[in-house]
Amino acid sequence: VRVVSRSAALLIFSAAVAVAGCDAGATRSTTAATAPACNRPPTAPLPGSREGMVRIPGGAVRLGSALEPEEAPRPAAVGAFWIDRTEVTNDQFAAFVRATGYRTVAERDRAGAAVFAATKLLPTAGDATPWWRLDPAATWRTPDGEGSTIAGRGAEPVVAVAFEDALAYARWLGRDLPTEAEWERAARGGLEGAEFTWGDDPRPGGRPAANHWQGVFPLVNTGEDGFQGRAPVGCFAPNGFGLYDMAGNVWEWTKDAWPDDPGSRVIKGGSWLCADNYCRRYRPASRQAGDASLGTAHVGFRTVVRE
Ligand SMILES: [Ca+2]
Repeated sequence: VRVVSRSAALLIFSAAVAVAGCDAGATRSTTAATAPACNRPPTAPLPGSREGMVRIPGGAVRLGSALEPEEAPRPAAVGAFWIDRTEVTNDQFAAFVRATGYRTVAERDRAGAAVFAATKLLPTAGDATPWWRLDPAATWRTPDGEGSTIAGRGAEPVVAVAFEDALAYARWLGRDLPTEAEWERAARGGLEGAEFTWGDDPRPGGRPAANHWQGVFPLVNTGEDGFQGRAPVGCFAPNGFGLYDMAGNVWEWTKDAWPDDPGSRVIKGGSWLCADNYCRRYRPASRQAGDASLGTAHVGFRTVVRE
């Protein structure tokens, strides 16, 4: 999802407050009975360590699908590599910041980040994504903007990080960010050609298998999967390689530039905002352009080490 200019964003913000009167933020569903049990989050990483990572065998990969024009099938090959079992968490990113004093792009000169605001505004010809606004107060510590916090949310994926922030974290650990081919190879979990990371049934067992949006986006968020926003990492069943949240929760940065747009990088996996009526991008073949210089409330990352 591309974000509009800052002045336009402020106008949208004003309108959004007038209409909705609140920021949806990322709150856990009140229907706690439906929330799945979550696995223990990963521990703070150590530079040079492969703790919390899974080895992915190398080989030929068939990327993409026939479902959307931008994800047309294409062959690729990857070498063996290791990848984080989960998205990088707030607690893990905090350990990096404590050790290095790193300041993210959003924190420099109050650049801010893009936050999601559930409103009743529908797309118009002039603005395809009226539910996003740029908040100068939004950072990885306040990922949903002014007044939000990550207190008590250490196990949720870090967001509001620009591409270079994600790369800085990876480099600190002696790692890298995945290429799109590596990411998709890992996400498929050995199920080559399947629509989803778990197979072809969109609702195995009659339930959502990932943290995506149930209901009519952006008006109704039923939280059937147990979450209204970001979930702690590892709350849904892992894929065939033992990797969590390769579908949904938050989009993830890859190293690959978006075709013909060197200012953007390919993001993968979809997020809690992906609804069947709107984007349905919680599939391994899905890809989207992410403005590399901008953090948003629905894009995080995980790291790799190549053999
Ligand atoms: Ca994800």
